[in-house]
Amino acid sequence: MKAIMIIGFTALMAVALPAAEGLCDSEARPSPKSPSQSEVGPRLTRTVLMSGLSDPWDLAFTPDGELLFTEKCRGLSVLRADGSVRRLFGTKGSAVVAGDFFCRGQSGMHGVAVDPDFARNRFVYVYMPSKIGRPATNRVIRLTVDKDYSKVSDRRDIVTDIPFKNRFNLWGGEGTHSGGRIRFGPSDGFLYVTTGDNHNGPLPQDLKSLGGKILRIDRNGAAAPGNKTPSGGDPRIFTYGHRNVQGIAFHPESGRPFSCEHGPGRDDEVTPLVPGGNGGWDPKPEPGVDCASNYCGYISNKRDGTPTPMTDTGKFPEAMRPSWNNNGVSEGMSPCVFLSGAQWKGWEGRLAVGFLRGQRIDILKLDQAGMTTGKLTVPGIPSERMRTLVLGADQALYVSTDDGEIWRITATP
Ligand SMILES: [Ca+2]
Repeated sequence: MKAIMIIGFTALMAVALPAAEGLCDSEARPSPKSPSQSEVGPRLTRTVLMSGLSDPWDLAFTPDGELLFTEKCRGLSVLRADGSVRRLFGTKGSAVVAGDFFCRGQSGMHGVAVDPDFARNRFVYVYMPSKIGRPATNRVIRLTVDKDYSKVSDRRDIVTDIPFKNRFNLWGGEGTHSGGRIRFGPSDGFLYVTTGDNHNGPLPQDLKSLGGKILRIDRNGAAAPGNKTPSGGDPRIFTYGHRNVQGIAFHPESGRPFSCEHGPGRDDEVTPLVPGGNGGWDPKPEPGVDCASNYCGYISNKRDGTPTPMTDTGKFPEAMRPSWNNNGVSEGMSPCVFLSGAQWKGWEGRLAVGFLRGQRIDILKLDQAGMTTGKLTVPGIPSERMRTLVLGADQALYVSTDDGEIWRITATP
């Protein structure tokens, strides 16, 4: 571990909020209020825990304080509390080499999650493409970590049939739109798996396919009870009609899941999820419309030429309404996590969202229904593509960036 930089700065909301707070979809929302004393933010300190990594993707802490992290083209590693690093699972040089693992384009080893009962079963989970089958697919793989974090064993592929984009087309190369965040719900104990549409028009609304979905499963990969998948659909599907979800967060009080999803050049969306809900993304051409490779995600799927909407409430009146969208632009919103702990002061309970192209972290204020009523940008941190946000047991915010770093951002009241 290299604590190579410590920056202390004051992020007083009373100063930062008036300039930063504003609603992107202000038509249907109340006006931003002046910051009250209760909204005063914390003092923040940023520490660089690691640098020089190769496309770090996801982060997860085990109950004994070890930090698991993935690198897109290398695999799963652990940063021990004593500062040592061990490569556990992935390409050559790992304790266990996965010969079927590969990375291509956007895809590689993405999500990592720790079993809620880890202290007893030592299970961890990763999301990665595999060439075991033909064509290749994305998989969720369960591994058992030994007590010394020196190796993994007992690989079990608990989901094997998440679609992977195997062919280049006009819209992008192989491996595009693979989703890949995996998180256990803190209140229900089930594993949520976010997937992508693979630039495949019919996939998000196809209830037989796992692409463009959020799955909810148990630790063996079986459908969790209560998914309310529409009749005839794969029972592992929790919500459908998504584009390429790479952020999911759970409200600290209600446990309700929220997706954070980037749009096709417009309309990043944060969406409070409901079981069986439709996200309203449908990039397949309507009758009489022609789109290259049968995918209209970047153009129009309609005869009237209007852009394919991230939430098509005309076609799907019951679609889940986003809590927030980027009002016509996309800045590559990717990870999100709720902040909890009194040291976050006025930010406690708010949703932190990271942006790739936007290269920043925003803090969204939500009302009881999960609708966004205000936002601000975290001040004083470098502009980087923010890939992952997680909260540690110390309630600090841990960040991975596409620049190869892992940060810890601590708050002090
Ligand atoms: Ca949507």
